[in-house]
Amino acid sequence: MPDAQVDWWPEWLSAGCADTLFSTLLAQTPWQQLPISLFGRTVMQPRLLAWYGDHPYTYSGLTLQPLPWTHPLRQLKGWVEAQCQTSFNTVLLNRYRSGSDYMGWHRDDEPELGEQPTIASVSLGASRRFLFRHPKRQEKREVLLNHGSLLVMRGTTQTHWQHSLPKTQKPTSERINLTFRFLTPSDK
Ligand SMILES: O=C(O)CCC(=O)C(=O)O
Ligand SMILES: [Mn+2]
Repeated sequence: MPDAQVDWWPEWLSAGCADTLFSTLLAQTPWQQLPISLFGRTVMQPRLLAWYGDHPYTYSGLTLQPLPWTHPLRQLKGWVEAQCQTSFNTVLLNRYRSGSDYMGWHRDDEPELGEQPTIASVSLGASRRFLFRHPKRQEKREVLLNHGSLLVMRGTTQTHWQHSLPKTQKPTSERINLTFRFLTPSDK
């Protein structure tokens, strides 16, 4: 991909480890559905989420207080850090209950992430299409994020490319995605 640094490991976790993590996180996470304001209207987000780590997270005018690290999440963070040679202090969990849950086009560009953030994304459960688009070059890329895969975006990826997880009409079971991030709290 031009103007980007993206790495992908389709079989990053062993099948057994991915299965255990998926069922543990599905059952033990205090999932929340949060409102988001879109074009002046408040609607519920089309997915569930949970936020863990060392700092609150502000987006779309909402501040999420972090949950304390659990054993499985801390262990996974260690493996992701070893793979990426980067440290992370937070993880955002998204749960897509079916093919109707999705995430629209965006960049991971919250100010607390700083310039050129490294974002490490672990996928569990149903495979879903993950799309990239480069508005200036009018280019697109696509990757099927499967159970146990790791996708890492670094460097100028967020500056030049947007990404999304589109809806699908195909019957689709649950998926959990975890994005590990390093946040520097703003001193507001
Ligand atoms: O679910 C995914 O794979 C993408 C999640 C994402 O882009 C985000 O949390 O910012
Ligand atoms: Mn994102």
